[in-house]
Amino acid sequence: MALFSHFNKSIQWIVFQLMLVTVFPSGVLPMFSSVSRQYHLITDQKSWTDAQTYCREHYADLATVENYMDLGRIQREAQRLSFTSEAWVGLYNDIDSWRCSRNNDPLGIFSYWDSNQPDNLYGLEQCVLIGKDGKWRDGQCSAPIPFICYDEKYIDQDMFKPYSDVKTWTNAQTFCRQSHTDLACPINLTENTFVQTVAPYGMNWIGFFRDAWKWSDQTNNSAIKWSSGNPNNAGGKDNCGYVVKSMFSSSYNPWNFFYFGFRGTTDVYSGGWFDDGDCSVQRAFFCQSLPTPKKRQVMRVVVQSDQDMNDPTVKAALLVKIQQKLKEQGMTENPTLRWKEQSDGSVFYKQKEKRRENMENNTARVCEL
Ligand SMILES: *[C@@H]1O[C@H](CO)[C@@H](O)[C@H](O)[C@H]1NC(C)=O
Ligand SMILES: *[C@@H]1O[C@H](CO)[C@@H](O)[C@H](O)[C@H]1NC(C)=O
Ligand SMILES: *[C@@H]1O[C@H](CO)[C@@H](O)[C@H](O)[C@H]1NC(C)=O
Ligand SMILES: [Ca+2]
Ligand SMILES: [Ca+2]
Repeated sequence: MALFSHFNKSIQWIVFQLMLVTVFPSGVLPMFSSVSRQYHLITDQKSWTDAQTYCREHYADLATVENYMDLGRIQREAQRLSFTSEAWVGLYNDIDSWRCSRNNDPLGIFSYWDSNQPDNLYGLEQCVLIGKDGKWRDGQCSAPIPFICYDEKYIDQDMFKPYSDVKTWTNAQTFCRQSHTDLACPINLTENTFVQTVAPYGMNWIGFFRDAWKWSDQTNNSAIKWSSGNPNNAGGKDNCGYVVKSMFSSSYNPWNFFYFGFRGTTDVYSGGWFDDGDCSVQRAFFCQSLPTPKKRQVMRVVVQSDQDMNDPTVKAALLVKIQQKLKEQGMTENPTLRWKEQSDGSVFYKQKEKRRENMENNTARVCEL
């Protein structure tokens, strides 16, 4: 810009203020309990994992759909693309999260699963049983079953205390923590054999358990609105969640949504939302992006020029130039720039002669545009 690269004898000092509105990249977003997610339906079919990779590359993550506001937005996005099929969202069953009740230590290199176990039968099994044969199986934590505690005051086989009265896994854990140290977690074959030896019955709770369904973006367990009877692991390895197509076949009425969905009192769409499916199946999918909080920053700039800086054309041209400069300097966010007007409507004012030096000293950076 000739304006700024030429410094002639009749230089004026002009000060103006520039309002710089910049935004954070999504990676540093603070988490909000209530966010307005924006959904993006990708109709290219992908496995759940590939869909997750795609969403994390192009948006923020696979979609989390928690409430009726989310439902309305996801229905609207489907309607925009006339989509009426099934699509992955960010739901997954965390089947590899086995860990020990005591200290939450993850399952180490030693495990002693029976063949075809863990199988998460009917999608309900998140706690570990040991059999009289010493083999492990996953079972429903809510089932009342005998259990084996661990007591750190003893050694060898005496560390493991069997109880033949039946309790749910959680009640057994509470009991073992009160009466001994915790539930038993055999960590090598020797210990496993000790536990096997003391095991009173065919099946007994031990201390291993795992998490179940989670959102890809780590949204904390809100109540997941499964469709009736789901998740049921009907296919035997259904560890990923998708939105059912009936969600899109009912016609979306934004007016109804405003009245009922917003208040959350009446289901706009009354069916279930999700089903569990085999993660390797290719489906369309919903990505989400999150709103970016704006950060406003005011920049004070001194310009050397002999032109009328309050000329709208000059002001606009300078704004474009500054935007380019910020990009060159590596600003990846796309900031919105605008002038901050003085009360008289002008942006620039001519610097008084006597303040010139002062101003010169205070200008931290000289930037040639
Ligand atoms: C099994 O683990 C216990 C506890 O860490 C240890 O004392 C024992 O030596 C281990 N036994 C074998 C055979 O690794
Ligand atoms: C989820 O909940 C835990 C415990 O309540 C909390 O520490 C964590 O920050 C929460 N995570 C998110 C993403 O809200
Ligand atoms: C500006 O800086 C120069 C050199 O450091 C110094 O001599 C001069 O006194 C400063 N002027 C003001 C007004 O501070
Ligand atoms: Ca099982
Ligand atoms: Ca199912």
